[in-house]
Order: sequence, then C-alpha cells, then structure tokens
Amino acid sequence: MKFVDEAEIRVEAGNGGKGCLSFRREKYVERGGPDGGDGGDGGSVYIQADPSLNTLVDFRFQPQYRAKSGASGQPRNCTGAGGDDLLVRVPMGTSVIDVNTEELIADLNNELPVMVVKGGFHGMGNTRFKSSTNRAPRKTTKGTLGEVRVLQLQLRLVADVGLLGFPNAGKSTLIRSVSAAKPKVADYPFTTLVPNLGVISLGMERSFVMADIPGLIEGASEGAGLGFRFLKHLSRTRLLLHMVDALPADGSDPATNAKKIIHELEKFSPTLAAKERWLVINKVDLIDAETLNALKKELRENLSWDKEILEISAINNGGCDHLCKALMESIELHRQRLVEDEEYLAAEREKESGMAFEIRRSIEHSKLARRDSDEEILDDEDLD
Ligand SMILES: Nc1nc2c(ncn2[C@@H]2O[C@H](COP(=O)(O)OP(=O)(O)OP(=O)(O)O)[C@@H](O)[C@H]2O)c(=O)[nH]1
Ligand SMILES: [Mg+2]
Repeated sequence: MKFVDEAEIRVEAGNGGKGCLSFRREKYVERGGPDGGDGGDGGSVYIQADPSLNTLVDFRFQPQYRAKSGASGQPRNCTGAGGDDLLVRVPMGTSVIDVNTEELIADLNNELPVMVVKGGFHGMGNTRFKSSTNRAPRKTTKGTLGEVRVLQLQLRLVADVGLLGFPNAGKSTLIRSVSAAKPKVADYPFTTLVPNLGVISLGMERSFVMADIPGLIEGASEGAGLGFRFLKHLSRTRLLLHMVDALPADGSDPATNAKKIIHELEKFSPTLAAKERWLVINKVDLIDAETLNALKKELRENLSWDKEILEISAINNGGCDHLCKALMESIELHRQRLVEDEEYLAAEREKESGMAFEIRRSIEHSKLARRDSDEEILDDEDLD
C-alpha cells in the first residue's frame, strides 16, 4: 500500500432543514390553525482515529466529505428528519489543522471522535410563531447553513523509539535484527523510502515500537535527498536513537556527519531537537578499539556530548540486546509517569501538539525553497 502522510480534505456539514408553512385542513374543523413542523438539524462531520489504518492514501482519491442535510418540516406538525452525522476515519496519530485559520483542531491519539464541522440548526415551522395575537402566522425560518472547512491531515506515526541518522548508517539493519519487521537493507543510500515500524518484544507484555525513517543528509531542510518531511514521524516518540556510522562508505567523517544531523534536526523543529536523544555508534565490527575510542572522543567534543555513547554492530546483533533492554526500561518508566503524573502527561501532549505547527512551518518553508531552486534551474535553461 502506498504510504501517504499528508492530505487536504474539504468537509461540509449538512444544512438545517427549513420550517414548514401549513395550516390544519380537515373536514368539520374550521380554521384549524398552523401545523407546519420544524426542519431537522443538519448532520455534523466527525473525525476519529482508527488503529487499523496506517496511511492517508484514501484521502488523495476522496478529498470531499459531506454530511446529510436535515429534511424540511412537514404539515401536521411533523418534524423533518435530522441529517445523519458523518464519521471520517483516519490513522492513529493524525493531526487535523484548519488550513484557513491555521488552528490545530485535533491531535488524534485516542479513539474519541472529534467534531470538525457542525451541522446547521433546523428552521422553525409556522406552528412555532402562533400567539394570542397572531393565530395564523405565515412566518417560518430557513435552517442555518452547515459549516465548511478545508482541513490538512498530517499523519505522524506513533512509536516509542525513532531512529535518526545518515543514509546507510544501518537503521533498517537494526530494526531487522531486533524485531520481526523486515525492511530492505542495502549498501546504497536511501534504501528506505518510507517509514517502517518494528515491534521489539522482550517477553510477556514488555514491548515497544521502533520507527525507521529514511536517512537524512545535509541540506535536507532545503529539500536535499528525501528532504526532512519524514522527520515528523519522530515527533511522537519517547526518545530518538541517533545512529552514527563508524566507517561511512563514502569516506566522510562520522563525527562531522553526526553534527550535520543535529543541525538539520534543530532547523526542522527545536522541540524535536530538545527531545531525549541517545547516541549509538553502529558498525563497530569494522573498526579497532583505538579508532573507536578516538571516534568517541571526537563525538564528545564535536557534539558537546557528556552522556553515554552506546556501541553496536547491528548486522551481528552485537550490543543490540543491551541496547533494547536499556530502551525498554526507559520507556517503561515513561509509561508509568504518563499514568501516574497528570502534569507530566499534559506537558507531553502539549509538546506533541506544539510540534504540529513547527513541522507545518518547516515543511512549507522547504517546499518554497525547493520551488525556488526549481525556478532557478528553469531560468538557467531559458537563458540557453
Ligand atoms: N559491517 C557492518 N555493516 C553493517 C552494519 N549495519 C549495517 N551494515 C550495512 O550497512 C549498509 C546499510 O544498511 P541499512 O540498514 O540499509 O542502512 P539504513 O540506515 O537503513 O540506510 P537508508 O535506508 O538508506 O537510510 C548495508 O549494506 C548493511 O549490510 C554493521 O553493524 N556492520
Ligand atoms: Mg533503511
């Protein structure tokens, strides 16, 4: 299935049904009085997260959603039927943003439905307007119109750990060796083109989800490589695992590469850059102890890193068990705090929502940068 993580849709609520103008007409009943019923309310549109979905691809083909309008009122004081509500299902972790007002309407991380446009209120039948002074009113009202909105859906995967690193660092290799997920691994950059999720299980009810996203390179913010739009999938994670290739195939310096990644991350979203991050050197099987120590020293200096630096060899599963155990413990602690500490939960949610805006801004900015550079290329061709 195609992986699509952004879509724009138009949602329209139903209009309220109009009130009826009618008088009671019956044999032997003279001047029966008004009996026009009210219209029905228009249906509203709700959006709900569905854990069984994982892409927004359907919204590319079906971008319009309209709830039913309320029926008109009928004689004999019959109220018109209300329009049915419409439920739009999206993957878990979808943010819903109003394109015109830039308001974040919902950040769907549970299965509660959220109303995005409200149906119109029903019109009144002429019965409503009878009074002691006006016993045959001819007044009715129309229903109000349903709301209409253009929404941007932004899917950010829900995972506990997000992998960050240059292409070829061995991110997919790690996920293959510790989980049942089998993303493609190859010795060329950009093997991974869409995010993959893997479940790492450490026994009964002890598991976490790791997200593998396409590699990042310098200038990603300006659209280089696959750009940095996939970085948004790291925003709902508990922590980031920054993988550093100990011996890059292109001969580049591992510590310089690591610094470039952090730089791109900060450009993308300061909140994401401030998230807890672990540093892991991969492919330690390719270097000797001395080179490893020198690399660690260089990383500490270049990144001003004073925390632990882990070492693994993803391809042989070396150090991976230790890494996964440490990750699991940290995640369990986090999960416990989310349940016990309401303030912590609220702060985490707020950070996640705040990132939706930073991400939107960065992605718009990078789209513009890419468009500008395309235009430059066109201009050059025009001159030829
Ligand atoms: N020697 C050695 N090679 C490794 C190790 N881990 C990964 N590799 C190799 O490095 C290459 C790249 O691995 P991938 O897992 O595809 O790298 P990636 O980070 O997912 O790369 P992209 O998907 O392109 O971003 C492959 O040829 C792997 O076999 C390791 O621990 N040791
Ligand atoms: Mg990969």
